[in-house]
Amino acid sequence: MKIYGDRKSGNCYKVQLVCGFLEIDHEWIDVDILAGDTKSGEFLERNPNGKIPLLELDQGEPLSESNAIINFLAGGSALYPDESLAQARVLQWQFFEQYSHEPFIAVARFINKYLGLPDDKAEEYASKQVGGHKALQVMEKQLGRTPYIAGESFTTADISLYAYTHVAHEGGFELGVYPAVQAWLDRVVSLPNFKGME
Ligand SMILES: N[C@@H](CCC(=O)N[C@@H](CS)C(=O)NCC(=O)O)C(=O)O
Repeated sequence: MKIYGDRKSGNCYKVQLVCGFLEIDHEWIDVDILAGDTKSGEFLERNPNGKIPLLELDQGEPLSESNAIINFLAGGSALYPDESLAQARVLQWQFFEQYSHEPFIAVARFINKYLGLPDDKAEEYASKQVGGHKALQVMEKQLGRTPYIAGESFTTADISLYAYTHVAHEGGFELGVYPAVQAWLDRVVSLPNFKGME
């Protein structure tokens, strides 16, 4: 299988993490977001939404959306439970990640780290801080109760949230006030087959 991705992207890093944890063989194809590769005609043929990560199965069949990709790759393993309530809890946190976490923390990081916090983005950047801290407070509460975000075991929900939380400081979010989140980040790093973001 082929994975189209940009190593700067936390959404793509989720896929790299799952491939690492589960030792999944794949071909990685570098796509440069900042150079506009996701908007080329060739890429839009593969994903009309013009976004990475994109998984292409051996028969050429594409699958987009990071959380759909990682759940597909982790299907049948302990990372993605079969039991319906446990699976719904994983999805609950992945929907939270996409709606209440990534749009704030990942976007603030992008504006700061990759755009260099230009003046015309200062207001947007400041507005992202409020939503980002709200998401971190929700995580802090949950991780004060359970070792992993969806309960007692490590799942793809942790991978979804780890991807941008561990680089949240690059978007201006200091994690010192979130001790349970910090302890969880350390727990994830210590798991066998963990690979850092390149
Ligand atoms: N909901 C999507 C978001 C994907 C996304 O926003 N990808 C960014 C990189 S992190 C991208 O491809 N940006 C390029 C663009 O929008 O042109 C997912 O989780 O996969």
